[in-house]
Amino acid sequence: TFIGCFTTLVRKLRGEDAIVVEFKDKVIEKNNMTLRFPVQNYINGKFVDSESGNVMDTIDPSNEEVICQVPKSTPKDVDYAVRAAEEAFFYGEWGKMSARERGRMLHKLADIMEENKEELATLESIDSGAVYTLALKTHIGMSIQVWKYFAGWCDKIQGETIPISDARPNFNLCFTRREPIGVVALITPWNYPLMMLSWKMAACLAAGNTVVHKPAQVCPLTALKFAELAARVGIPPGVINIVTGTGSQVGQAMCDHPKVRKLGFTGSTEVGAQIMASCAHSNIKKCSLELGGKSPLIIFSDYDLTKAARQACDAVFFNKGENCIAAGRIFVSDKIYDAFIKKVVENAAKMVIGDPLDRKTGHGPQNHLKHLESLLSFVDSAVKDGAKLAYGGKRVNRPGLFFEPAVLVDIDDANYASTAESFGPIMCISKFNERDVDEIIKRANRTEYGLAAGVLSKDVSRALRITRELKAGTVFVNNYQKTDVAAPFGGVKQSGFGKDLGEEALNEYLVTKTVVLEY
Ligand code: TAP
Repeated sequence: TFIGCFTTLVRKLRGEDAIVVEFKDKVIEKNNMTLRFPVQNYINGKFVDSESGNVMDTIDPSNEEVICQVPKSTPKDVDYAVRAAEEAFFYGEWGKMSARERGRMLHKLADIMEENKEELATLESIDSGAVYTLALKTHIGMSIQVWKYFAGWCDKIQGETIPISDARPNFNLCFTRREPIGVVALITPWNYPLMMLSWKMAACLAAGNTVVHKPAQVCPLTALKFAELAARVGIPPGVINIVTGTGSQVGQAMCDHPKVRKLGFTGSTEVGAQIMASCAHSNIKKCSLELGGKSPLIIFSDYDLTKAARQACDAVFFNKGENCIAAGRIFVSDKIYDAFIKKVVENAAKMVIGDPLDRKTGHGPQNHLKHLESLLSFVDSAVKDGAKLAYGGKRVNRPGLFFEPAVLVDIDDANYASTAESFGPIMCISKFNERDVDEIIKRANRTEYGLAAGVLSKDVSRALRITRELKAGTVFVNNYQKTDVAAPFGGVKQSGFGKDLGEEALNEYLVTKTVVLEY
């Protein structure tokens, strides 16, 4: 691998004028392909270094080696980006473009992502530790779908006519327009880097806004590659700006900036609370917060045991447990408790841990060192509180940030593991008496989070009754984590507010203007 200097890419895209995109690049040979991506911020249609010249390392968690360096940006860089986004919103081509043309641009963006999906998935895999096949299908696959989905919405965003009282003898015509808000800042976490960007940015741009985005400092690479693709399809300058750096510097400056009118955030509840306060104090900017979770999954004895064990493992270990809707607490009927534990332990033991680019691997390295350390300490705290470790829970003795999936059992409601979010592959199992449905509803709701929940039972009436009572943004019945780009997604309680995905996500990025005309 080597860091090249200024590389010029000249592409003739589908017969359109050649678009020249220049950037300082990093080139790597990996996964039987050449990866080439920018290592600079993307501001006002140009790849640029931070004004400070400072950089930070990004690490490959499978071997803890430095992949490359990206800008460690400053509040000044954020200010350049916000000003570019504001110029593009008020005076640029983007605001003048018809909604249909905007949709066409977003479709082109989805198409170029599709053409580059293997490179994007490889990049995601080496930067975040996601298993390549999963990165291809979910991290990148769902990102492409979400761009296609929202591209289709662009020319379907419309207001209403409303029958208000007339001003007799004259008449009134009252109608609403649904307009973009302006400059939107987006801050995302490291678990699904490109997908978290896409969930928010696709709806934001479909609504006609311009955007400044900060990816997580530990996984910035697919956001920068995405910026290159956006430039290559001719998204006008200033519409998409990507600024890499830390939350405390770059993220905070975005929250505080007086010209940012909306902030979309996905991350922890703790940082979400800070962000909400900053949005209020700076300029009452609108915000939406997709925060942490401790989602209960309730398993009844009438459900097929093998299927239940498999689904529970998927619900907890998917993407190494670095999944906001991971089932944080598994409630298992006392009638099947021991048999269920035996099966999940067998399943966990069969998981192939290793190089995420190896097609045989099912479980890659955890995202970064601090996170791996927090998982080890989570297991310790749970055991100190009386939980039993039935399987795993240790760092794997090999280079890289590998952690054995863990199964903790006999977790009572006072245990640390019954309320804290691990955000990792740690299954926390508790027993319940299935003859007392009210009690299990109460226990499942005994958390400050409310992102998702699940019920596995053949008795659909009982499952639906529980579904009504569970305080969660999404409830899965007889499946777990079937998210879809068309279905709204978001939490309640301290899991935040606002929706990603589906038509509802557009509301986060639109304002309604009421027009009253007397005639
Ligand atoms: P956080 O530590 O909250 O970080 C999220 C983002 O916020 C990062 O880009 C971070 O920057 C930035 N940030 C940190 N401090 C900031 C500040 N003062 N002002 C503005 N931005 C700031 O979360 P994480 O560790 O990346 O992600 C894990 C959490 O995200 C978990 O709780 C998980 O449940 C949640 N999550 C929720 C969802 C949904 S949809 N509800 C989806 C995925 C993840 P740095 O890069 O410098 O840290």
